[in-house]
Amino acid sequence: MPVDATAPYDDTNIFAQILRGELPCKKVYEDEFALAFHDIAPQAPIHILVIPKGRYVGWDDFAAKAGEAEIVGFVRAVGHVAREQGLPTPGYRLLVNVGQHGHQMVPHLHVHLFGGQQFHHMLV
Ligand code: IU
Repeated sequence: MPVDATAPYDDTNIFAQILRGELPCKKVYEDEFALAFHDIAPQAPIHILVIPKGRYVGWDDFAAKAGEAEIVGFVRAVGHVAREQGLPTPGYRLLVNVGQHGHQMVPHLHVHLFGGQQFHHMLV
């Protein structure tokens, strides 16, 4: 079942457990504001999830409640990972699923970074 992105943050969610080091991940980058790791079920040759370290269910509470340093730090981390993976040329795709209609399955904000192939139309 997709999550309700307006629900209170659930500290038992799987990405919270990864952030606390209780579950492993294939880490590609970490800094003060963000953790990036390979998606467990990749849908492209490169499929990385970038998550903020703060307790945000979805894009909306992140945008509304995160401090400016957190927002800047998180956005920069996404860009850093893309560059580290050699993606800006020839390009890549970012995706954030939000709530039920967005088919968000994990209630901790995550940006999907897809690369390593030619994409065409938007995903449906
Ligand atoms: P979504 O945007 O919430 O639908 O994406 C969740 C992603 O998290 C999805 O691509 C899963 O393969 C991925 N994932 C993961 O990498 N590790 C996990 O333990 C679980 C999900 I659960």
